[in-house]
Amino acid sequence: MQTNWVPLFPDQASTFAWQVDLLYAYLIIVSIAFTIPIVAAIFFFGLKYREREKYATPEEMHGSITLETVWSIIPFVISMTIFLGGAYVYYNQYTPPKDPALEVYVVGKQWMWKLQHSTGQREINELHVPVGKKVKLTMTTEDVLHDFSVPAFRTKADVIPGRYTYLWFEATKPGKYHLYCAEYCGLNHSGMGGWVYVMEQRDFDNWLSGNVSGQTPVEQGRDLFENKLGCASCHAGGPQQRGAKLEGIYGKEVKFVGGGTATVNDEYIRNSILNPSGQVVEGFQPIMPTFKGQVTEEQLVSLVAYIKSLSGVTGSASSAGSTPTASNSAANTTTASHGNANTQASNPNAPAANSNR
Ligand code: HEC
Ligand SMILES: [Cu+2]
Repeated sequence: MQTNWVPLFPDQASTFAWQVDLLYAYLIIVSIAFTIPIVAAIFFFGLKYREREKYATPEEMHGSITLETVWSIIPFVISMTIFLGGAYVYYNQYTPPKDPALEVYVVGKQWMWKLQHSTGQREINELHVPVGKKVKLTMTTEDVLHDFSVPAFRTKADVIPGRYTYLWFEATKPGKYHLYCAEYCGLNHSGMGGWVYVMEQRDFDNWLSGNVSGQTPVEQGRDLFENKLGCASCHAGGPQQRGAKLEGIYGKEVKFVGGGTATVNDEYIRNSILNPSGQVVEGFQPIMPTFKGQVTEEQLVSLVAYIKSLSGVTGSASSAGSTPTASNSAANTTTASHGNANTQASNPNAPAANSNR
């Protein structure tokens, strides 16, 4: 529906686009189909039943079963089609695929998007992806709320301090599409945008190989873990290990001292690093220091990627799509309550602590 002079609709460039547009068109049609007869009826009855003689007594009306049935059933069917259509589109969009072809980590900050491919390439305000492949984004922010939005893909998601949110899409048409921040985030919010470049696989491979990849997030995470942050001094494995075992924990359930459980997912790992005493794993002492304020969101993303890799998870089999259990949501609450503290800890003007920028 892209015309030359009024770009009412952006390009349709993802597998979601037609679904969202169809649902939208349906809502418009239903609204028009009700508005026109109702307005017409107002005028028609206004004329037909206007006051002709003073204080006339109107004729009494008695109920009509047929009429009442019809005006209950038709709106019921219409609202159910809206609900089912909406639920289908929503579910499809917000359940990330288990086997994405490409994974990208996104950190928003005032006022830019920092992206990193799981193969290590970094981008700022630009995202290169291959056409016809499922791409999954794992997103968080260093400061305030942002919202990652690509209108041509008909998809967007809030990026929230202190937790991970996920977005996925499959682009259907090579091209260059606008990327926006769709949540007011301060002075230069309107400038916090960029472009998504959708390329043929061959061009994408060229692009990838033409860019210095540096360390992958997993390698960065290992480096932080073993050298820079000294996690390995407690978590190195072996009999003298003082920290909990990190191999193979991803997706498993952990028990805490004093009761309670959680399923190990990205959020849980992040939480364990920032707020270790909040949930102490059964059988251990609360000796792990907090790393709050010492690691950036980008470093956290790498640490999470590394710890996931210890379970043989290459970042893809995320728990995002899994239904939250009671214990899981308890873990999320903890994260949320520490999100603000974390926001203050990070300074948007501080240079990124990653060496390979
Ligand atoms: C002083 C020793 C020590 C250091 C240093 C340390 N940890 Fe821990 N860690 C522990 C202990 C003990 C536990 C188990 C008790 C708890 O949950 O607090 C633990 C638990 C964890 C867990 C949760 C494991 C589970 O099974 O649920 C993760 C994840 C973790 N640590 C990651 C890290 C990372 C990443 C670092 C470095 C940034 C680090 N730790 C540094 C001692 C340490
Ligand atoms: Cu923003």
